[in-house]
Amino acid sequence: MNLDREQTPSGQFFFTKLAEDGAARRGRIDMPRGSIRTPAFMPVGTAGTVKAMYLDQVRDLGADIILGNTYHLMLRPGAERVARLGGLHDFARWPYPILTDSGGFQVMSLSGLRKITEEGVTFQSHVDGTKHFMSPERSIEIQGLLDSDIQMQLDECIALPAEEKEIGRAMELSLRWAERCKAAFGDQPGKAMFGIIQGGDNARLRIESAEALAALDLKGYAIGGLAVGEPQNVMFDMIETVIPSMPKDRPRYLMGVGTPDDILGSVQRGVDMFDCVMPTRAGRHGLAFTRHGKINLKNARHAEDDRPLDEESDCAAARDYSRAYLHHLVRAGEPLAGMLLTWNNLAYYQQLMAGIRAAISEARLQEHAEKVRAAWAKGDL
Ligand code: PRF
Repeated sequence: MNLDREQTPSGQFFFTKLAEDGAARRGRIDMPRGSIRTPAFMPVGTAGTVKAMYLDQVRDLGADIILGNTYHLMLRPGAERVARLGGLHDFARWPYPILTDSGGFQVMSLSGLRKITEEGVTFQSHVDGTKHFMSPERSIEIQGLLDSDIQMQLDECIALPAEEKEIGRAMELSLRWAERCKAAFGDQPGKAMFGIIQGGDNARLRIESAEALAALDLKGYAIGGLAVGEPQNVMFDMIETVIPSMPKDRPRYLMGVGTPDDILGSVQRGVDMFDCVMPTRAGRHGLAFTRHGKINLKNARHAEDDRPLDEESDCAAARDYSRAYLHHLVRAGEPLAGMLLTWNNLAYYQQLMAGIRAAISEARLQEHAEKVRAAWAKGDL
């Protein structure tokens, strides 16, 4: 596989724009642990593992960076323990860049009883029910103990629909937490701390959040609080609303997104980085992503189909196993089902990003996006 990696070793975090096509950008982030080709998809490695994958495999598929979660790792095995064991890269055997989410979002979606105050968030562990407190400073401290390369500010993400007042309160709290995270992070030239724009589906609040964060002069900016229950057109509207207020020379990261169609539409609006559990989680639930659309391997119509998922793929999982065999593995609840389908899906996502990057370089993203979408419009194969 030609991975087209142009590594530029650098002691500093540095973002270079290499090509533009409309609002879309192709670029490269250089950092001490490696370079990240953008637009980039970051496989989710919540607990220091991309579920059902060897990290060597993840790397071979073209991932330049993976995501880890402060929330999960602080609860188990504990950030101090990971630090004593040499940091997350050494612990998990992934020597390349790691981005860690700050924990705020996971606290809201996973933990039991939780309480947000100006100081931080108190919550109950989903693992053993114990009580924990996380402030913006503690989130950055944990991300430092993990030795994360790109650290996210602690924020409050609320589900939509929500009242304007509530959206505004969470956005303003997130802004104050951004300042505290920036102070806690300090000056670390080879690493980065990203701010997170909040503001729900309210254009005025979104712009206010983006402008205030831009004034903090951070190394990168995320758009949070989207893909939380709103329709896709609202998400795209909010992206279009904030992009003009986001610094052009910094990477832009849309958190927790999304489907191939979401990614295409967001890249076309100027987003550079993505993460999502979709390819990995769907794989463990019997769903395969292919160039021709989605395939639900649970479906009985695949029981005697001896075609592979995609005979032209250079991923062995897509090319070398029949749909009938994959159907059998899924029905039998075999671990290999999740392994092969996750492998296939991450290969698909990395190929999607490689195709997008090539199309931007050649100024044909629009045409490329239409082709990819047309294949998807066919629905479940
Ligand atoms: N904030 C953080 N992590 C996130 C989100 C957010 O708003 C989202 C929203 N899609 C996913 N992950 N910190």
